[in-house]
Amino acid sequence: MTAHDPSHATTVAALKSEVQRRLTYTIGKDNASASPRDWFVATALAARDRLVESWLASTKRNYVEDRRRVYYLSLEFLVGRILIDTLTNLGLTAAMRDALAELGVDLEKLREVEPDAALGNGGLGRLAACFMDSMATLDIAAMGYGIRYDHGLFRQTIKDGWQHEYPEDWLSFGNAWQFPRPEITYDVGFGGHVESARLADGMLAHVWVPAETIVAVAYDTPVVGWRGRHVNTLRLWSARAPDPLRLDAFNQGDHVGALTEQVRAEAISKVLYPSDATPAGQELRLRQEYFFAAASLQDLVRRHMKQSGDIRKLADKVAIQLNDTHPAIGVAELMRLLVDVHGVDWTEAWRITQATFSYTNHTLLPEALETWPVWLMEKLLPRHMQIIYLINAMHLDGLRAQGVSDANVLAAVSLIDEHHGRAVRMGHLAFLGSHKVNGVSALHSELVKETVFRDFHRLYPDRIVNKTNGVTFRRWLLEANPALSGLLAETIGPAVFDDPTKLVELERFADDEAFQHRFMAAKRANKDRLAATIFDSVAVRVDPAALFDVQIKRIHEYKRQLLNVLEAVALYLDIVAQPARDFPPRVKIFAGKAAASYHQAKLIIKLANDVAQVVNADPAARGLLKIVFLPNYNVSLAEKIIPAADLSEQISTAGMEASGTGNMKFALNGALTIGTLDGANVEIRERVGDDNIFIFGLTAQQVEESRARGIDARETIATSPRLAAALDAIARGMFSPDDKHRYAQLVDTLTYYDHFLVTKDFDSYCAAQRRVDARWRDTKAWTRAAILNTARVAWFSSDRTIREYAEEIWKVEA
Ligand code: B1H
Repeated sequence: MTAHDPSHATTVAALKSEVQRRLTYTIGKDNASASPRDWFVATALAARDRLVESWLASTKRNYVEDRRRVYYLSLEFLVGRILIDTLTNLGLTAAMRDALAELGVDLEKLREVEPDAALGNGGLGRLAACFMDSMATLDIAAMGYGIRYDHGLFRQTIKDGWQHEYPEDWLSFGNAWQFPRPEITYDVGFGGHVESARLADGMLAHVWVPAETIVAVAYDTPVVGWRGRHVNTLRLWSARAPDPLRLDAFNQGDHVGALTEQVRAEAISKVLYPSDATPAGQELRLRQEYFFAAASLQDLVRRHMKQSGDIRKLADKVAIQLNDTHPAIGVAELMRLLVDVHGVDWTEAWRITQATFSYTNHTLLPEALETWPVWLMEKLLPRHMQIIYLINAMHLDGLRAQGVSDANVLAAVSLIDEHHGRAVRMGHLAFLGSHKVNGVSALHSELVKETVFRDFHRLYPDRIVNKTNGVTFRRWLLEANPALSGLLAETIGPAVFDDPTKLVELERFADDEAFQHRFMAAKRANKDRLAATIFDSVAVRVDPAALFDVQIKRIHEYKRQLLNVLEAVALYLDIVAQPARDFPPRVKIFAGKAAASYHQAKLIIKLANDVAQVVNADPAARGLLKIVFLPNYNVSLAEKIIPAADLSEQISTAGMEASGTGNMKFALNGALTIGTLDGANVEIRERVGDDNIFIFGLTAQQVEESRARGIDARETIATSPRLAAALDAIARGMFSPDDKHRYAQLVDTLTYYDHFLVTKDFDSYCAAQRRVDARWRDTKAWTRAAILNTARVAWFSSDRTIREYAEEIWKVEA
């Protein structure tokens, strides 16, 4: 639609009056006194109004056609901002921009007013959001279930280089996108005891009598697919106490005591656990997990019963995806509902459960495999503990009947870990309760078979499959990078946004000088914008002509931000030592949050900031290297950084990053990857080609062998003078003159116990960086490789991923 299109003019006029109406009648303000936030809410509501009819129609069609439904259970949905996403999917961005302009309002400014819905930590949560987008786009009757945290992931500030955490408050001005459903509530029990009675047929019936009840209240957010054709629902649960207060206590003057039960109940949906890749292991977390799994199962069973009336047909009509083990207690809960509440016999209930559930594993880190102490389960969920014991007994008996007698194998596949004070292994429960288990990249899925589920894989060789992650191109290309999107639409046609496989048509232009020029001009515009953002955020001036070298992700030792910082130090020392040599100017950009309790990760943030301060201020660095750490990394900051990146750092210790999804977003936006053969990097290399990616370092296999030989790094350091010099500079306090010993222990750990093999990969990483430099100097060659990255990564669309889930796991049509 163009600005001169008569239908455009009609849409603009209509939107203008819709926004105006919302401002007047919902916000209750006139134009003169409306703040940008008021305009944002009015605009969001007007946009929302535009999708409600399609939403109701989708919901109705799912019901009338009795479609098979997919339920995506996830403790995290890292959605980010919604306004531009909604407008883009509805094809209304240009019209809304013009409508607002007529009202004297700038859409770009409103975009910045919206708080991020940050109900997730990192990749796992963002994946869930990309999947919601793709399921709506592919017209799958899907619903996401999660928790409506009052406070999403903490807000990060950097003071004197240290991370500080503050509560995030996305709901403080309301939430324009959500529809509260106070009438949709479920009771969720905790504690108490189990009563058993013998039935007439001699069977035992069990009834759980919880000691405590929490009410789950639904809040719905519509999720609109591409071109607004299908709209699904994200249903998030908020916890509430059954009674608003204890009146007896209040009347006796105990005004605080009157509210304690409410506070305890509502704590469940108060805050997102800020750990990434390591579970919190606290009672409140287990309460969160059961709370949302139980509410979601009651809701979907109720819907199923209303529709079909036959609980035995559940698996014919319903597929439930467990996003990691966080909702795995749902396996025991569904068994309880089937057996205790609906009277289905055990064997049949187990068949239904397995046919309904499937489970995605997102990490191999041993510390990340969730277990819950048996005593805690018995206290909080006594009936579920009984059910888990029974599942386990049948599982182990079945194996013995098949001739498995090795006690070690039986202990290894038991649901109960007997070694660490008796704990329930949630991964095993999820595996057994599912008909399919998947990893998130080809390499990761193979490692799942060889490591965490090695014994299970032998016993159930068809269960583990691979579903390589993907990202939604609507958000990560079309919305985040209008400059490149516009160029793509002009060059290969706008249909590329309906069918990303058309991106390959770009290959023809990879050597076309005019196109190269425009491709780089788009990148440059994005870099100019990011340079301004950097200045506003950390007051560092960077040259947009320099190579923008970016590592943005959670701070974690296995992701090896430390390797990047060490290389920066070595480069800095080289620049200073060789004043006559011309190094290509680089800006190293870091961003990411560390879990509040993860001291080593927080120290790495401090180191990056300390090094940045010294390097940026040193005239001897000649401006050839600048380092910035941007605070409060989140989805909307990623949307600004990724389109402006030249180089994407994906440098985890091989075998440790399950997939990565940032890697896909960067390549799509024409950044070249420097990376290890880890996670989805392997598949990115296969697609973009060896010449268009910089691979270095040990393979997963070599990492294993290396660790087996020992991880004392003294020998390695002795053979690498640049590494030794960089470590020495850090250890001696070159970057911490105020506290010379700040990094002594960090350097010591690297030297004597380098678990993540930072030192082993250092030289090969530096060599890869020099290959990057050489390519960067050859602008044509660099641009060609950048174009080929964009052209060849269509496969990493989450639409492709979801099609695979739909076909192989959920058995629904996409
Ligand atoms: C991933 C997590 C995770 N893997 C525990 N595991 C959490 C584990 O709060 N917790 O307890 C939270 C998150 N997240 C990531 O998933 C992987 O590290 C990435 O490699 C992967 O791309 C992403 C999506 O599959």
